[in-house]
Amino acid sequence: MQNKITKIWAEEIKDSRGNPTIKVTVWSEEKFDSFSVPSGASTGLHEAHELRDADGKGVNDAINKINNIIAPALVGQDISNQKEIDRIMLALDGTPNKDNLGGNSTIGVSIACAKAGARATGLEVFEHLRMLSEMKPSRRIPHLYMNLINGGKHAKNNLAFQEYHVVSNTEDAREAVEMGVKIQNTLKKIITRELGEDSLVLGDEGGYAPLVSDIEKPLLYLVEAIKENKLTGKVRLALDVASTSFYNDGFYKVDGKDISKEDLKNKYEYLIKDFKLLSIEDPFYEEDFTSFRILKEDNSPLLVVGDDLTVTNTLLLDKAINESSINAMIIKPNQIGTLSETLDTMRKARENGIELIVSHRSGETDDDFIADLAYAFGCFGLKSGAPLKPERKVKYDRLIKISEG
Ligand code: 2PG
Ligand code: MG
Repeated sequence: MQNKITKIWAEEIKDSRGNPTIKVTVWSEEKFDSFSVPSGASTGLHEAHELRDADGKGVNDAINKINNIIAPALVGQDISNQKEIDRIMLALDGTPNKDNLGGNSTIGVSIACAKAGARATGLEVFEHLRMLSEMKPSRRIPHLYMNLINGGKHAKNNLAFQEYHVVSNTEDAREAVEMGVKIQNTLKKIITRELGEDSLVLGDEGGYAPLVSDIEKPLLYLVEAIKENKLTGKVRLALDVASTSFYNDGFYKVDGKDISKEDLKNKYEYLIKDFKLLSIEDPFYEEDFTSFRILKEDNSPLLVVGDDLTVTNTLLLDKAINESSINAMIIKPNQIGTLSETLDTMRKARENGIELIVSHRSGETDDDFIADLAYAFGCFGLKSGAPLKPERKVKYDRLIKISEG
């Protein structure tokens, strides 16, 4: 028996930065569920278009499009036929980048349908996702990428690199989160001692945003905090440098100096060696596929991660595969705008030996869908910021719940 979509309703809520965003609720008879759409700050050039009102902030246009254009086209459709739901929205939009309806509108509806579809059939969301796609798992529980020090566009300091992660090396999600919390508490002491209380401000993703510009300092603080908790060997360090945000006209601005891509690569290699880095995300400008490849080839087994480079888009993934640029990629459903396209990209990456790290956005909501997405397909990583910030914590809590059965 088919469960049909009976109602779709979008409304405005605020994201973790206090900006307007969309919450979409989908019903199948009396069963319903919602998805609340996140929003990035260091967005990739080729991401799906995020539809905002003329003031650049509001989401009234997007909400009207959902309630008046998308909803009438989808009511009556089979809620479990995700491909058809997404196909209808893509046809209504008619552009490659969701310029008409907005990727924020389409992803809101797309994921709300998947969550409500799970409710309608009595499945957990991760079980429902496994009905929609199959892919080769990497691990039972994803490594947690916990961003404990923030710079770049997520902070008001002068730190060029955007995210300094501790990455748990355990198959126990609860233990992984506890490790992150302990390290963050110790970090508080270290930062207060080294830089004073003014440096205890938090960045957008809940990590500290200390007043430093030396890109190596945060790694030294993290190493000390890890040691103090006797967790050496149980966690690794990783970076999302988000380099497009400090790139201009052939040069990268790091610690007040403009440096070439060769000099930047030398800096990375020094850090990779000294801090045994597990991965570096977006090490070079988002269209420089060649420099990604060279870094990867020269530093095996380092994971070179595409985010702004690939924006969860199969065409850009094809290019990264052809040019051998990456061995891991970030998955953010709102970068591409529908769940079906997200799953296609994930499957293609796995078929080509590329690890998947499912990720939140810097502007988040209390939605926990990404935990199910990462768990459903045994992804390599789940990246959801610092473990104590509520909109980040819900994702880790959901992973603990589903992984402990
Ligand atoms: C990133 C993300 C999430 P934003 O660059 O990976 O950490 O940031 O959502 O601002 O693009
Ligand atoms: Mg990134």
